[in-house]
Amino acid sequence: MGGDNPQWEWQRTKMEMKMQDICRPNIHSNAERWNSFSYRNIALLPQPCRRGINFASFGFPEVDEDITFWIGSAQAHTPCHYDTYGCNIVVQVFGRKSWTLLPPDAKLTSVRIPYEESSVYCKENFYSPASYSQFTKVENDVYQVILEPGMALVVPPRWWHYVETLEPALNFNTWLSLETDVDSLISECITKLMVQDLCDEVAENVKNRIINPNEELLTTTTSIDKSYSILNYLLNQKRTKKQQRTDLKRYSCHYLASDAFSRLVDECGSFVSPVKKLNQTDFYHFIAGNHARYDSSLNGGNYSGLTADETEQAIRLRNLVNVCCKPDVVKSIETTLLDEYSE
Ligand SMILES: O=C(O)CCC(=O)C(=O)O
Ligand SMILES: [Fe+2]
Repeated sequence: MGGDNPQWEWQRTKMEMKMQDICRPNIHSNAERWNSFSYRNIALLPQPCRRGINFASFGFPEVDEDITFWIGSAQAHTPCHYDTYGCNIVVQVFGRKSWTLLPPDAKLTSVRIPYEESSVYCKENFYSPASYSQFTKVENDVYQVILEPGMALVVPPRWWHYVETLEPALNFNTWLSLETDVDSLISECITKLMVQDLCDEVAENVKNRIINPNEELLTTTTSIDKSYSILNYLLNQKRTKKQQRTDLKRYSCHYLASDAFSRLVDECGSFVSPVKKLNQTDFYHFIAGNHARYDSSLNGGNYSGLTADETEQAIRLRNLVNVCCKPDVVKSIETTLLDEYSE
């Protein structure tokens, strides 16, 4: 069950449990709960479990460490967002997971709160929507696929995705580095500096509602100075059109032309297929089904436990960060810095 806002990460409870219990969330209680142990690097897995995990069969033999795993019980989900870096390859190993995808220009409302470097969330709640009205602007832009064991999904850069586990499931993924990530580094750096400055001297319990739990904000003057030097370095490189010196292999980012894609599907149709677009009626039924989880008594959870003053401060801060850190606002700050502030 959920209220009208997406279930953000700070609302989760951290607990220690055996791997076998992660997938049986209600075994010790009747409470409705889902568990997830996700978005973690495979280095956390015991060595024998890591054997054979790499992306060589996809043509990327160099990818054998930068791999993330996701384990969850039914209903474990990640609110709709896009990743600011890379092109994602997802491999489903166990159980099924539903992926709902929308193109980068879909009319969703981007928010930077909760703040997490590399993820831009949207305000619309796919898990327990209060109503369908928030989705009318995107109802013709929705793609959906259910990943089953043995399937892989390529998520194109900056596509929005809402992902929900349908039954106990395990998958791995990697984000291939792209040449365009260098631009994202600049905008993510500007965003981080603004969030840091706006959150400076804000009490910890208010900050917890703004910053994602796994995100470390720089707080000391020296670390903030360091971020400014990184930003200046990146801006200067862009001004002088210098290539970033890096050991990292970056791939160019091109969509296949539609005839090349058709040829690929013709030739490899038994194992390659495009993700299907949902028709409006099916999308409506998907949202209506998820609406059954909506519980208005859970509304307002974003500020529960805060005093009236703290709530007001958190709302003000959230609105300010969301406005200042809109991707197009950040882009325009970057352009201004490049044009008017070169040394
Ligand atoms: O599996 C999930 O819950 C989210 C996955 C995701 O966001 C990603 O792979 O980029
Ligand atoms: Fe993602």
